[in-house]
Amino acid sequence: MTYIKIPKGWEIPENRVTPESVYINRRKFIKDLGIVGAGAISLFSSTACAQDSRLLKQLKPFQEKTLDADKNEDFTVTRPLTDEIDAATFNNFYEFTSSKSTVWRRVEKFKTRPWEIEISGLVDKPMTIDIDDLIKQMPLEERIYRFRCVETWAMVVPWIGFPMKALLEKVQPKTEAKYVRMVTFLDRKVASQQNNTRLPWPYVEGLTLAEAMNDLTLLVVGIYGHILPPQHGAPIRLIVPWKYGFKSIKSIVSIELTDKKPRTFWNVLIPREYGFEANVNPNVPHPRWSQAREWLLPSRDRMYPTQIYNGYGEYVAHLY
Ligand SMILES: Nc1nc2c(c(=O)[nH]1)N[C@H]1C(S)=C(S)[C@@H](COP(=O)(O)O)O[C@H]1N2
Ligand SMILES: [Mo]
Repeated sequence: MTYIKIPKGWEIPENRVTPESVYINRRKFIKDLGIVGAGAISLFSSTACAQDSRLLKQLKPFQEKTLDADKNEDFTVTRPLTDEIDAATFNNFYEFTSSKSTVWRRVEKFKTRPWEIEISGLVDKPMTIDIDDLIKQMPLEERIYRFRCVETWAMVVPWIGFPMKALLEKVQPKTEAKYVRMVTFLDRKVASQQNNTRLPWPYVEGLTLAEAMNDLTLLVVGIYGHILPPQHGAPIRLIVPWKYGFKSIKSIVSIELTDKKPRTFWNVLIPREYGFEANVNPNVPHPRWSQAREWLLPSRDRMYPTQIYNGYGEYVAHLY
């Protein structure tokens, strides 16, 4: 998504290689901050980290709100899990900035509670509900999914959420409902890029009803064992792991059942490059780059072949 000029500094230095599957690797984080040196040992205590790092300080209130969720063992992967810090410092959230490595700094004033979400349109039982009330009602589970951005970066993270199907069953779609349209918040005071009127705000995404009802389709409220921090699209976002990342809309305020195919943010902006379906496919290049390979955060050295449907064909191939 290079429609918006991306500053050169966004690329991650090659020395940021993830050693292992741990949620937080404080030691590496300190190294990344460039504060390793004579006094480094003392900095490894968590108190010093909190003082010295804006990121850990920012993440802390979210990490403290742990979520109880059973791990769904059907969804594990062989690739190494991405470090929480790497996932939290490399984001796409165009409402705030087009510079991936600075999203986390720009979301500090973004208040993700209290928050209401409306489910409406062609349903028998429309509802508007506070996010924490919704979380209490839904069957939370943890799933480790591969995630693939259309720009070729990829990650492996443990999401916590519930199948979108469980929510749709509550509101009972009418038979005429064919699509699900989802909308992100609109607040120009908080999200500075929403003042850019060349972009079709608010961010909108959509799925067919069959895609929305698929077992893989998750409404996500947590990550790495705790509630979502703002850069990942708190307090509730979609995850559709067989589609390119832009389909996985963040910070949802509205879910509407409709009989019309929704006009989506990227498709309105650049229809030739970003379709409605957007399934991960190594054989269909983006008009400006190949989709044959992908690299795992945080290093461009870690290249993997792209898999059709991002490896989730057994769940979704029958839909197409
Ligand atoms: N509202 C909104 N949702 C969004 C985006 C965005 O800019 N705004 N970016 C999308 C893209 S392009 C990607 S790759 C993922 C990134 O999710 P992450 O930052 O949690 O990794 O969010 C998607 N959802
Ligand atoms: Mo993306």
